[in-house]
Amino acid sequence: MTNQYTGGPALLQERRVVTEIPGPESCALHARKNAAVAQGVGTTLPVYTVAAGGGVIVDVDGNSFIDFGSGIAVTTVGNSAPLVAAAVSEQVQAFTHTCFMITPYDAYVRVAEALNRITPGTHEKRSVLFNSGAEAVENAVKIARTYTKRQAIAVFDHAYHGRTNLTMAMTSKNMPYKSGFGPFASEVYRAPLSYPFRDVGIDGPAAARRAIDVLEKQVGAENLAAVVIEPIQGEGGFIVPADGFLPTLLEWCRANGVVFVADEVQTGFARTGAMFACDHEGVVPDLIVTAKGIAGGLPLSAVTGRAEMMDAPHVGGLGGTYGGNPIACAAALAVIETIDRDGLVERARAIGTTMLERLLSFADPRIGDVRGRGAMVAIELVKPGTDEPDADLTRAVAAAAHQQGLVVLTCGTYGNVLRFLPPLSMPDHLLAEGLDLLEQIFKDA
Ligand code: PLZ
Repeated sequence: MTNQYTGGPALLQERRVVTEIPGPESCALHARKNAAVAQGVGTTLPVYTVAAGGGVIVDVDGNSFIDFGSGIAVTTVGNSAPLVAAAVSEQVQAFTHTCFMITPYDAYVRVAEALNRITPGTHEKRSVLFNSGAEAVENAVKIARTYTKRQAIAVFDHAYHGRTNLTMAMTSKNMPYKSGFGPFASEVYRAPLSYPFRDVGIDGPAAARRAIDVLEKQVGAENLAAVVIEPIQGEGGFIVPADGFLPTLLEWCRANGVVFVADEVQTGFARTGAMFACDHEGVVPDLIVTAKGIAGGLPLSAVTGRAEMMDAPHVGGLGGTYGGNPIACAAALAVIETIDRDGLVERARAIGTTMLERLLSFADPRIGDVRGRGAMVAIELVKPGTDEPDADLTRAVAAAAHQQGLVVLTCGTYGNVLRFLPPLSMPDHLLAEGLDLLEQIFKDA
């Protein structure tokens, strides 16, 4: 075994709790954080990382956590994955930045070619690269507006699209994302989602018609540039829409000249047991937005879509200083190679099967719903026998997991969803141990 603080997959693959959580070194760092960093930046679990890889995160006190979060669905191929680390090291020696808009480079073009190839649909495509998910979502809106010469944008209940001004308007939840930060961008309209657990008796096509009715009556298809939707909602609660919801919506968009934009920032890159979540229902979006898992932790995002739409903005209309940074591009190419080489789409599916089976076997009346696809799984916690959200229990379970060395995240409009996003480099024994811990925590709670 190599040095356990070098990160990457050589890291000892074990859960190890050797101090109080957070430990003394983390507490000291956290005091400095509180004195130096704006309090608006919260922390879920204030243990300070020194290394991460495979299925663990190691903190400064020597604790080793099982990682069921992947830094919010980013380190899908694992932290410091070998091909990523090698590609980044090589690129950083060659050059770090020129700005693609000044003197371009091959890695950007190769990432665009790869995205055009692996995203849903065989039509002619173009891609453009940015830094964050929110920035890419904003650019998808710019592209849809120039292409359609329309202004209105439709989004959904529970949606999350980012924290910039336009994407705050597109995001549904007030606290903590929007409160006090208005005024927000105009021409953003919200339609009802398909939320099977809370929409009993309404199938996917019916839920889509309910949304379409709102858009037709309140906006008018002729004014609508784009429908922007997460094929599985992330921050909103890992909500998998009922079968037929996305295809019905897509069909209506096609019939009405509305650009269908899939926000796959959280669901993309093998996470859900398909390269993209749209693939599960054969949905071919006009534009697809990617980020997070695309580059193994380096900041990169993209919009990919139909050539005629992508080419609608004038020359010079899209860009940014860092968009498609060469180091991030090198990482992205290594991520795509790793997914392919290691069969990570299948690995995500296998992880999903294991997680869903185990979580269902808890048979706990406080777990109202177990849902997800691939390695994007969640449980929604309720007061037994009702659909009343139990955010307190959710917080308590997450806190207990953290204390015992398991990183889990919460989400959901009502704060009552525990979500699990293990890196696909998670070894089976740690996946099983994390699930055992959760089962015990529910027994004790
Ligand atoms: N679209 C679907 O999930 C980011 C946000 C965490 P950025 N989700 C995690 C937080 O509290 O800020 C996200 C997403 C979907 C867009 C975004 C935005 O991506 O890279 O955070 O800008």
